[in-house]
Amino acid sequence: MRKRIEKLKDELVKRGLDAFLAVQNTRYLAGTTAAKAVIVPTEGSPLLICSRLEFDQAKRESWIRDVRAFSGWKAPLRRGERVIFCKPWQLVANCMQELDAQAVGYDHARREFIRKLRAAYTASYRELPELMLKLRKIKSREEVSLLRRSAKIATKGMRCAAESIAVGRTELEVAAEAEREMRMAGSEGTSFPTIVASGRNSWLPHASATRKRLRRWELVVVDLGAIYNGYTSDMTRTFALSPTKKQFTLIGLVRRAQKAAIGRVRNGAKTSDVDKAAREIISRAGYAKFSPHGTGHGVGIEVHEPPGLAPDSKDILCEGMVITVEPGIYVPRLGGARWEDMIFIKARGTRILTSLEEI
Ligand SMILES: [Mn+2]
Repeated sequence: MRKRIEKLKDELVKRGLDAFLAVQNTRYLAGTTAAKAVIVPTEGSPLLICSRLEFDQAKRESWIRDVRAFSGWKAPLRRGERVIFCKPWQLVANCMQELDAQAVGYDHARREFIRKLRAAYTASYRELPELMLKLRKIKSREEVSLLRRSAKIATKGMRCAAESIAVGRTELEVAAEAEREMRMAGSEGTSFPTIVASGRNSWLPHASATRKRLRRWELVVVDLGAIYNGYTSDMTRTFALSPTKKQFTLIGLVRRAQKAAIGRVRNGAKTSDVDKAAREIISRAGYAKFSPHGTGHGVGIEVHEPPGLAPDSKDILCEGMVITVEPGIYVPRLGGARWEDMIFIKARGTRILTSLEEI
């Protein structure tokens, strides 16, 4: 985590900034969910800003020693509690003043917050959301091991979903079984509401799970993810209940498209080429118009983060990235199919994190 701070500081120097105010990337920088903000000065140690009720947690969990808490109202304090009675932006303003920061970058904050901050302490504030995302694209060894654990939990959830799928069960029941399995395996939660989309729901790429019962001749798309130590996972499989030949072919097609795309994933490859590999196979089979989304995305503390893998993507894949490859085809009345795995890009070669055996 100290390394992240060092990398961030390099970026600040490059951009002529005196400090960075992280409001969205607090866990990434501080290692706790208790921080409301983290201030990283170009010179010196970072500061953690939290509310009074998060003070103990921040102290316990974060590696940052300088923890400053705010409370909107005056109240008696316990011994050893360091709280400043003010609004959060006033505390941030005080810190900026202390640091004598003239040029401040921030990841993302409500406009109202920045307006109040500016009124409390005059400086040039620049919104730079891409700065942190750029750092987050490349994962450290520690992050990769957390993502691997998260992916392993998702794989367990998927295996459980596969076993739960049966004619007569509801989508929600299957989702609940899979989520329970992931919880028991150590997941903090799901990285998004679990998708179990059957029959007419399967051709809606972002359908969630409903009380609809599974029936024969339906495709069932299951898309799920776990969270482990703040790191998300993302995995999709498509199941079939006595499929028709056409439905069976559709599943085979997304799998072939995924395989072709994964074949292009390597250090130095263009993200658009990976997308193209999948899209070509889908187009050749005549399904181009049924494949409306990109072929994948980066995964980390957020389930969707850069780089994106789409026809218009400009990114180059690099060693240390973790991405998904997930072509999908959605044909009204026939069914939807999507196949998704998480892939870690090494200096040479790749490693599939979600599953080694076939599900
Ligand atoms: Mn995904």
